[in-house]
Amino acid sequence: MAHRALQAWVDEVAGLTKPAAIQWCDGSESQSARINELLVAGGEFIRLDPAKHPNSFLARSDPRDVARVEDRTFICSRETADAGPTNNWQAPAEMHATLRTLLSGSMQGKTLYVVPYIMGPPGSPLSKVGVELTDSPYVVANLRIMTRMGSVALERLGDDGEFSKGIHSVCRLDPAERYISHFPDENLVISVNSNYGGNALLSKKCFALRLASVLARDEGWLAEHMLILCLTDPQGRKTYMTAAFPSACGKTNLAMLVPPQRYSDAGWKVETIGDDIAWLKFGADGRLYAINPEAGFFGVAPGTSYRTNPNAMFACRENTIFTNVALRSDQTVWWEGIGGPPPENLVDWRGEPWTLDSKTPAAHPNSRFTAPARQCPCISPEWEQPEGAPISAVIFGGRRSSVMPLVYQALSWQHGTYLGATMSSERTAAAAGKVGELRRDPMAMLPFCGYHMADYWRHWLEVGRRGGERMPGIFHVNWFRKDAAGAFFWPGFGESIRVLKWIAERCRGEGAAVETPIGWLPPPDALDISDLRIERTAVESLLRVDRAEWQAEVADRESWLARFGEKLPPELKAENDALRSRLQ
Ligand code: OXD
Ligand code: MN
Repeated sequence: MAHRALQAWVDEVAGLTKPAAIQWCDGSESQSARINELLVAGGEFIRLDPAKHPNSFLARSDPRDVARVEDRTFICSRETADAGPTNNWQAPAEMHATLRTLLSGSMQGKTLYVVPYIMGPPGSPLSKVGVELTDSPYVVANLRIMTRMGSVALERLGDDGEFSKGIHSVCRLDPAERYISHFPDENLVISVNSNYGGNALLSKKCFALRLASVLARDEGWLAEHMLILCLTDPQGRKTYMTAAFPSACGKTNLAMLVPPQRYSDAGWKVETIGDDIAWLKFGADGRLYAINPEAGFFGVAPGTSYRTNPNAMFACRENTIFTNVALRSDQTVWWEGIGGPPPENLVDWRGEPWTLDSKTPAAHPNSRFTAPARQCPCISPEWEQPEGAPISAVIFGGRRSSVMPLVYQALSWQHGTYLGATMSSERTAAAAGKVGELRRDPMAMLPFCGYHMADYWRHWLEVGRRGGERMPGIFHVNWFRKDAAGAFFWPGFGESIRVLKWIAERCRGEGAAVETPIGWLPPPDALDISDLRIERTAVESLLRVDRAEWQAEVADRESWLARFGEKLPPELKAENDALRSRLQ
């Protein structure tokens, strides 16, 4: 190994964890096949029907290890003030001592896999290298799908390239000793006692968001929890957009939107560049360009069907790892919402027989598919373009049954930053907490920002000042407004292309808009609702700005922003005050 610092670090970690063997992952088909075989032989993988799901597997996790654990996730920056009020903090020396004890001898009898990987297209100046040291072959198999892994990363690293470090050990999967610890000052993550996706695939949330957000702050770019899509109109004009939504708001469905027949017949197209994370940097022309740092999708299975998201279904047909879904007797997979009634002889995600009388779901609500992005039928041919995609619109959104109109445009980048900082969503039954309760989730980064949230907003404002006129427009959408009877006004799914169309028109300086106290809204006629079975009055309700409701919203935002104390950028307080006075 030519990279001395990498070799020295591998030796140091091996000295502590005491593995029986060390294996460098080269990313080759043959090595991947051997690791999959090993997982099958050890009972960790069940091979699915090779005709219906070629080269695909089912994995079942420990029932106590099925989701990200925000209360066990730590940002160990030097000062507690650098982590801020929305992160758990522990002093780096203390956390290192705890982890050293847990890692001591933790890989005895096991293989330590060295997994070098690139986040982003291999030839892109926007990409970065990470290396994960793990004792979990399940993690290796997933990383091979989610990243560009192996020799390609070592080549990019050369003799002395910089890389982000990740150490992962399954240990005893003890929830009480579970730590997902980030050391931003060392560009290092250490994760112990979990083998679940977001806690163990350190490339994703840990590196590409938490550590990368800190690198982005220091280097003048943005690491965001955003999908990236390309909308093409009948004239062939392309508009690239990114969008951030809290979970359970249809982010994956929007990234893979299927236009309604009339739109596709007319030549409209939506193509996916990324479904979860965007890295945005300034190009030579002063515009922001986005890459998807990942190579695969780690998608939620339940609710995904040929009706709701056919592109995701095609993407996970082969070369896919399913985690915690149910197994049918023909060695294919099943989950709630896949379409049709549950089949006979189903085995649930725990490996137990499941019948209609069972009290728990057959697939875990957070069960996942890990699938290569290149298999997605609507993946953009430009998705690995080294320079990234020039972004014209940034979209924020949430699930709000009232107050928030279907779509509106921010008055400026600063105003848009304020919209992101105060964005919110109502809790669904899928998450802990009271259903319907409002949770503020700034830029959908609440669990993923690696430093003080108020400093992150300050960074957004600085980036905006640097980009000036060339910054993307910022928009806010809400597909979930309800009528008095509790029914959704907006049909959602593919029909949301009508909203994307207005956004693209606005980005080109076309598209009618009226200025309201909250921002620019389309007049009802500016939205194409022809052939939609929706009343004109419903469109008016979708676009209504109710002063009393908004005054209550402003008051709630005021107390949210106050949580950030002295560090709150004065511009954001000024935006809230300005909104209050515009509402009077
Ligand atoms: C994810 C998440 O898994 O945001 O992408 O939780
Ligand atoms: Mn996500």
